[in-house]
Amino acid sequence: MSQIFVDEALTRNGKGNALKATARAEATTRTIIISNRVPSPAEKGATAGGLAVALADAVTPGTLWFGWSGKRTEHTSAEAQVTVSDGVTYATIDIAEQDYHKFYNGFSNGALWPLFHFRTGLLRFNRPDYESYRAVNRAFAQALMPLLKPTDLIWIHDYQLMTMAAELRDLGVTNRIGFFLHIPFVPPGLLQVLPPATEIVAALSACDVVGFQTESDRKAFLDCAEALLEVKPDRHGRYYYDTRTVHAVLTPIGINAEKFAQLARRAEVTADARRLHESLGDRALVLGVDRLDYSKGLPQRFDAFGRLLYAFPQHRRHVNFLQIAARSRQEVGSYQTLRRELDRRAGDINGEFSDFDWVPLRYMTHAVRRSAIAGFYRRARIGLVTPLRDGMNLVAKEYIAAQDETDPGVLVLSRFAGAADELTEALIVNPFDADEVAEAIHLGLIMSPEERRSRHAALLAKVNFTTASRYCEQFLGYLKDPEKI
Ligand code: GDG
Repeated sequence: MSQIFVDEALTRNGKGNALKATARAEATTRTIIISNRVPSPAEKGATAGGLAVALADAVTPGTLWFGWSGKRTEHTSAEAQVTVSDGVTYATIDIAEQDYHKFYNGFSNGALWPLFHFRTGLLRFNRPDYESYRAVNRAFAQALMPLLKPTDLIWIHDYQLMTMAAELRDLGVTNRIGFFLHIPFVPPGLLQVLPPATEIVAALSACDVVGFQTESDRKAFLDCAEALLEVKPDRHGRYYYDTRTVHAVLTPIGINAEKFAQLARRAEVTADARRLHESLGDRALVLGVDRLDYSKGLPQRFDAFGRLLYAFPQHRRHVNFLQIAARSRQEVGSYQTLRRELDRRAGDINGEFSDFDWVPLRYMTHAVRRSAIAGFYRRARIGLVTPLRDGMNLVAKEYIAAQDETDPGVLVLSRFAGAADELTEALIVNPFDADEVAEAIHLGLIMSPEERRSRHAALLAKVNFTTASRYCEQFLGYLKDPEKI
């Protein structure tokens, strides 16, 4: 997670406002946000990740943010280390080196991540990894206990912590607990590939509210509950399990669009943006921004760009594709393989189409500052967002927010990103079809300014509506008040 994002959250209100808000918050219910990784207020540096961006709006003064410190030690800590910064309390634990590998690289990113992104071929399951996952979820629950007040609302985030609510219930916690899954959920036929499928769905059913990015994820979860727990969900997505009613809700995530638009406007005049601009000259920019992850469809995207140059030679020398693919999870084998694969394909395309004064594809694997990214989006004629599967994809929303409304670019968006449910005025493509993606890029490059403006206006209205703060309000609203559902 990037401190850049967190700083934005922490400093949003300024110190005076933060103190007033803390006082107000103490009189009301406190929200506890729990995520795998919690950045310390002092942490610096820019790494990529959607969850950190989204949570920046939930972590308001008065909130307690609980999770892993990022430190790997000899033993997993029994007690959390607590620091307070600008009204936000940060409580973190360290994780034992051995657990980290099994819980994080093993079960979370070696089994759950590929399965939930429909990549069963990449799934690696073994029992010690799963046992370690359970143990780390238990350690999180145990370390949270001393900090917990009876009226706290507990909001757990993402696939690394799917069994934590069950551990809290075992420890006697009766607070309302919510869980939000940032990545897709899978139908029963796929979930059952995972040996502890039933245990996972049962553990999630220890929550009062379980939230999803899209209606199809919510439905897939309810289908799994019905198939594996033999419950009967009603038409509102409620079912009774063990001793409680569980509500499956749809609360799609968004961005702080206004703030991002402002960042993009300012970024236009920065040195980074100028350097990019000068390096492009009059050429159109096709831009991709992703974590280096096989769910993002990068090899297929490179192929599609190659198809564009092959099938539409009029764009040769007039277009540049820049792919920012910030390295992530480099200890997991499938991520190392992906990197080698991209190096090869980038070399192939540039080898085939480059000229002595033009290299079509620029590909970099280190993270770029958030402000620079905002400026790059604004300069890009095409925002290329083509994951093979994605919970939401915030890059699609950031790209729309960053555009100049009088001369906006075109979003080419995979139908398999959660964002495609909402952003229907984008050019929607099947990322597995390189020719279709190439045609969409071509259409975007030749699209009239009127059509670009009208598509963009419709998309911007949506991005401005389903913001990060709306997402937080919606989820916490459900968590506070079951009658809302
Ligand atoms: C998960 C789900 C869901 C990217 N490169 C750099 C950089 N980024 C930023 C982007 C964006 C974020 O990282 C990526 O967010 P996404 O939503 O696209 O993807 P995931 O990280 O996979 O997030 C996803 C999300 O959670 C939220 O629920 O939408 O479906 O997979 O904000 O701008 N930021 C910086 N440098 C980079 O090089 N600073």
